Amino acid sequence: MATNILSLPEQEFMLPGNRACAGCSIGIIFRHVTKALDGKAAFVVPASCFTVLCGMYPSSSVTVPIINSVFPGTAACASGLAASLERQGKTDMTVVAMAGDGGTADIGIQALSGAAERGANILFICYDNEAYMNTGTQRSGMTPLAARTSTTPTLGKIQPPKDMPAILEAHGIPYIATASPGYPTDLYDKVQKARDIRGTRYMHLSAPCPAGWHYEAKDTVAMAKLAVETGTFILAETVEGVYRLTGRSLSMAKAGKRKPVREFIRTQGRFSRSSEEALDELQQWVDNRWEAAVHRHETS
Ligand SMILES: Cc1ncc(C[n+]2csc(CCOP(=O)(O)OP(=O)(O)O)c2C)c(N)n1
Ligand code: SF4
Ligand SMILES: [Mg+2]
Repeated sequence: MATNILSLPEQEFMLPGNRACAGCSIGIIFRHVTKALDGKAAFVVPASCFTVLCGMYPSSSVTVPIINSVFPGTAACASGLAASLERQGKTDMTVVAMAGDGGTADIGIQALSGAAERGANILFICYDNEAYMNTGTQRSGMTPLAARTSTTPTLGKIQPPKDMPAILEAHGIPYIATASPGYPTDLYDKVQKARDIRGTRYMHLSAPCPAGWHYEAKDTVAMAKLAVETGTFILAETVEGVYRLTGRSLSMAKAGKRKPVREFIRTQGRFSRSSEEALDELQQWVDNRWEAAVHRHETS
């Protein structure tokens, strides 16, 4: 049965107070990932906003073990940790590699591809805040069309983002899911599902960022929901190659209803100077992806 907000465990693995910005979605993500794993997890984390949230030794804002890896080597480090724990018979621990979009889709992609090809027994989570936030909002391979960053300062980005779940699917891994902090119980259930599967599992999470997207800190959950309700971020699962829409995306597909993308980006400063043509192009890109996802769901 699907988890509801009242049946979530109360135990927290994140301590009060951390160094992330107010309103950062990574805290919501980390809390639900660790609750789903009942704290029986070891994390491997490259340089990113998430390392900042965790804190610097000897002080920490989390109560699970964290290894800080080199930026390109997250999945390799996690593979080694998983092999070591298995050798010691510690099979109740989930090894979670958790990286930002830069650390997943760009700088970390070769180690992730290698781990997926070997079938390393790890859960790789990309929290996608759509730029290199920790170093000042440079564009990444996941930055959306038309979004302004410190390295796309005038027109905004002119290329669409990579399709990371599709790239991982091409590796033939057993479990791929997308999830959002706007729908934390769906996120929680997917992490539990991933926990119980052996091999390389990949989750791609929407991670709204008030500092880099330029919206008010109080709006993070609303922003996460709008990303889904406009079809900009699609909730789905691919289990053993079978693709399904899930949660809110599934109910939207059934109802045939979707909000315009401009409702999602209206209050985000990163789009405030984008041209109407660029925003139309973004809407078209979202429409194409959404229609392809619905078609795939209906025919697979
Ligand atoms: C090999 C290497 N290149 C660059 C850096 C500098 N660096 C540290 S954090 C970071 C940005 C990380 O972006 P992302 O992975 O998207 O995580 P976010 O900061 O957005 O959470 C960069 C470029 C580094 N530490 N190591
Ligand atoms: S820059 Fe964005 S992702 Fe990084 S800590 Fe601040 S709100 Fe979170
Ligand atoms: Mg990022």
